[in-house]
Amino acid sequence: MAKQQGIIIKGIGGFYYVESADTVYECKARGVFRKSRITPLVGDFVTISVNENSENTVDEIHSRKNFLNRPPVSNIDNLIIVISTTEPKPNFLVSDRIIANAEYKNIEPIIAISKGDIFSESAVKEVYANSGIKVISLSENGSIEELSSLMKDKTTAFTGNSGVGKSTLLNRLAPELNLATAPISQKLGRGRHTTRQAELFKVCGGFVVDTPGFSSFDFEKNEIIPKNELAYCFREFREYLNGCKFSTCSHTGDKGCKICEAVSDGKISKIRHENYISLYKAASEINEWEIK
Ligand SMILES: Nc1nc2c(ncn2[C@@H]2O[C@H](COP(=O)(O)OP(=O)(O)OP(=O)(O)O)[C@@H](O)[C@H]2O)c(=O)[nH]1
Ligand SMILES: [Mg+2]
Ligand SMILES: [Zn+2]
Repeated sequence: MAKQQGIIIKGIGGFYYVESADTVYECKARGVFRKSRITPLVGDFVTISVNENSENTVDEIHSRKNFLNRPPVSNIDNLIIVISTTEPKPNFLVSDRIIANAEYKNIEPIIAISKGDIFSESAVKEVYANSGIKVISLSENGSIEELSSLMKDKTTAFTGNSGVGKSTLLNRLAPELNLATAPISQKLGRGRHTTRQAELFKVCGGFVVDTPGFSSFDFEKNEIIPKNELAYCFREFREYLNGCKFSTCSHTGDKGCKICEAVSDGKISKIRHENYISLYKAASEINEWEIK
């Protein structure tokens, strides 16, 4: 039996695939993780035991820099949120929830707009123009090179609705991956979950994780950001936060709120602010102790 260090690149049906010194080992997680309710995640740095005659095991998960429940990945630097102009249409409440969660976990959110060749990108661009978040139009020249340079030496995960074109984009960034992609269903107007599980690849001088898209994105209690920390997760709000009349301002319509004023003045997107209010309300309906 030999102990080795590696990184989890994929998990399927209770098996974890761990890359260590250019070899991929199929491993089972030790029972201790199940007992302590820790699920190994793609992106985890782990110690494994490689056994000649029996199963290899994941023995230890090294401490995580951060992790996400959806997509289930760890140790992420960048989260690329792919938003398609159409088929599927953008859902800004969903994208703002994902972005806020990334900010909360110290992950850099980046927006990539797909399908600009078939429908106008202006609605998406408008929402994020003053957000302080990098927005990359995939239909523009140089976009692939720009994205690729942001991924160098980093771990980047891709997320977005099923069918937005995450795998298509990854194939453009790294054609050797040759990931499966599929047209969205004409009848349902949504993707078919072509990508089935999160998988980590070494490309663009870093690691990338392709993930299955979602078709609905329900609130999970452990994904709710405490309401008093939420405003910081909308980065364009930060410069106004100390200016509100009341230090207890919820920024949802309170008297003398500088954020509401910035929305009226067109300095902050109305849609972003409405989504902030929705997330704030959801966080208000939950007890602090329920938030992990
Ligand atoms: N016209 C156009 N089609 C695109 C673009 N990006 C992706 N598509 C198409 O959209 C469909 C879905 O793309 P995928 O890459 O499979 O989408 P995905 O986000 O990986 O989907 P899941 O794996 O199900 O989460 C495919 O038919 C792609 O060819 C784009 O920028 N323009
Ligand atoms: Mg895919
Ligand atoms: Zn305020």
